[in-house]
Amino acid sequence: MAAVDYLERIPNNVNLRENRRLLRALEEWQPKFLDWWSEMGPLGFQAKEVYLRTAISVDAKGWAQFGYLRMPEYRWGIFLAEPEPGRAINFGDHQGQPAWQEVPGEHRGTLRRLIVTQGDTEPASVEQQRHLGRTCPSLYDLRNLFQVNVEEGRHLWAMVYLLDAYFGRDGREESEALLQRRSGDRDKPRILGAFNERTPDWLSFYMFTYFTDRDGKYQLAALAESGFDPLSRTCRFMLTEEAHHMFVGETGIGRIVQRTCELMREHKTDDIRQFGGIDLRTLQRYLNFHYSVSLDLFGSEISTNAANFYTMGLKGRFEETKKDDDHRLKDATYRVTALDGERVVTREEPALPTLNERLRDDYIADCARGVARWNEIIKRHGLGSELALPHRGFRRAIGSFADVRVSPDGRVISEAEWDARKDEWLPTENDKVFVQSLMRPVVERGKFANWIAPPARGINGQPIDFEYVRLA
Ligand code: BYC
Ligand code: FE
Ligand code: FE
Repeated sequence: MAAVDYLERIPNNVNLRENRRLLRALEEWQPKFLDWWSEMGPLGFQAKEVYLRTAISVDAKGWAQFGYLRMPEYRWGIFLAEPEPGRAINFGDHQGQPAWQEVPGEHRGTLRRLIVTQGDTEPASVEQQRHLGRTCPSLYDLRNLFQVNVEEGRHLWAMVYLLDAYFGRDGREESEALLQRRSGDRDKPRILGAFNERTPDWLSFYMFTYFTDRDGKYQLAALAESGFDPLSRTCRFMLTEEAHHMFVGETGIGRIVQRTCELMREHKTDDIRQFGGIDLRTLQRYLNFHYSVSLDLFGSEISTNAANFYTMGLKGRFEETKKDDDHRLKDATYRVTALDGERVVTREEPALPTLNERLRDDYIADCARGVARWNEIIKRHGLGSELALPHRGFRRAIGSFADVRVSPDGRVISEAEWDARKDEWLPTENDKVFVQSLMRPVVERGKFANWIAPPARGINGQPIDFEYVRLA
């Protein structure tokens, strides 16, 4: 391969030019990343020009640039939010000490594991979405898929930067391992459950970007409070991009709901499958699945890991510095939802081990806001039914609810009742086959698949019928 100017190719605000050792590590890693991208990234379309946003600085006003490029030529860069002069560790045992600019030796292993866990999700999601391009509902949506994909790739770079710059040899080994695990692989799976599930259709994609990318928002926000300053600054900038991923999810589901309502009104029936729409019950079942899988990503309600992350100053609460308490929480308590035999109860627990649950509470409240907006769409059409979040104990695989069966309305139920009713609550084979049958590509400018309404507006002020991907 001809000499590549990596300084040119890796836009950054971390002074890569001055840091030869890091530059060399990244130069070695980059071709492996590109191999991974071609093997596991979006299938097809790699030679097509896509109208993409690229991060070019951390300036709030002009951080991104839009233009056509081929995905393998995307300039995956490294950006940290501007340093806050005099920033301190704001919680835990080290509270009040200056934020760490280097890895604190005593917390090295724990910190590395947190960064690896975060990093692992980013390529995993690209792998999960690999096949979606060929069934896109429009060029607009196709472009949004690829935007999310290249940015998740950049989020991997963001974590690899931390590993390579601050963790020496083990860091470089972890960077390689991040390219070796595979979503859903029996022998080398991704670390967290949700990232080994399949994303086989666009309904799943929008649910994923609504619910699972939103876990990303809350985890990144908690890591943005970290006393390890480079992690904090990296995560703060990642959150800027994350907003678009959740926008894709929220508006994607909103547009499906819109189209569903139009078809229900037009044909005066709930049963709109025959007219090529996705009925609200099917939407609800997909929602139930993706929400419950994403709730698991917060870990157990009671977790000594979570307590340690906090006490060590590595991972804070959502909006830690806006909270008005002692930021140590040794004597505080927090109310968690738990099981008392067969009953769901709430109980007061020592605060530190409940930090996963507290973050999950913040997440649940945020999820509910989008569901309320979808229900507004249904209401505007004068229709009675509503979408709802199932109970937090529904279909959980992690935490205290993992051992029981809980109905969407929050009752602990028998295995027999679960078996009898699970097809009302979770996507069935029939649902999956039906949704798959709708996945026919629509690639004409300004045209949209029948099961989804067009968006309210285009990307970056462009019209809806803009040529977001040049297929010719
Ligand atoms: N699946 O003490 P516990 C994103 C393990 S998404 C499988 O409760 P802890 C994105 C756990 O590792 C954000 N295993 O867990 C979104 C532990 O194992 P060990 C990703 C799980 O440590 C869309 C054991 O069970 N970022 O960015 O308190 C597209 C005991 O559990 C799961 C992060 O997650 C699971 N769901 O909490 C692209 C932030 N849950 O220690 C990107 C970094 C738990 O016994 N990670 N386990 O071997 C963390 O903060 C924590 O690791 C977790 C788990 C909150 C995930
Ligand atoms: Fe991400
Ligand atoms: Fe994301």
